[in-house]
Amino acid sequence: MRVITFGTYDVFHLGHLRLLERAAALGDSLVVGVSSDQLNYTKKQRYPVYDQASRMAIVAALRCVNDVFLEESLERKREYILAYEADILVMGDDWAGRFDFCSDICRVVYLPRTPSISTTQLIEVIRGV
Ligand code: C2G
Repeated sequence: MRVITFGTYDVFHLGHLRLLERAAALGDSLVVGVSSDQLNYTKKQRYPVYDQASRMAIVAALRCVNDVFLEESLERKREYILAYEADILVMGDDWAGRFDFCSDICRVVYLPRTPSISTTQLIEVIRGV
């Protein structure tokens, strides 16, 4: 079974790692779509702290990850799932229900987020807020 998941993974933290480890455990291999800098700007009106090449390099180096690619549009989920022949789409439950439209081509699973950690919160701590 091949698992696919998507995310920005900016200022990589334990919540990201736990999500990827749990996603990988659902199948035999894990492919990760790392959101592009431009996609993030469109979504959040700011660029990530780490650029896409750095974020992809970090995620690609993880033991639980087999392959990474650049996710350039949220709307292309189906295309990516088919291209990578994924059997299971995994997302954190902050996205619950949002990708159910893919459930005709793969299983869609939403995993609980790790509590009390987020990139936004880390940026605030670093800023000294
Ligand atoms: N995550 C988690 N626990 C946290 C923080 C994040 O389980 N405390 C999970 C998210 O639910 C997501 C993954 O880690 O599944 C990556 O999180 P983000 O980098 O915040 O991803 P996001 O910006 O939501 O991008 O196509 C979808 C988007 O690209 C997802």
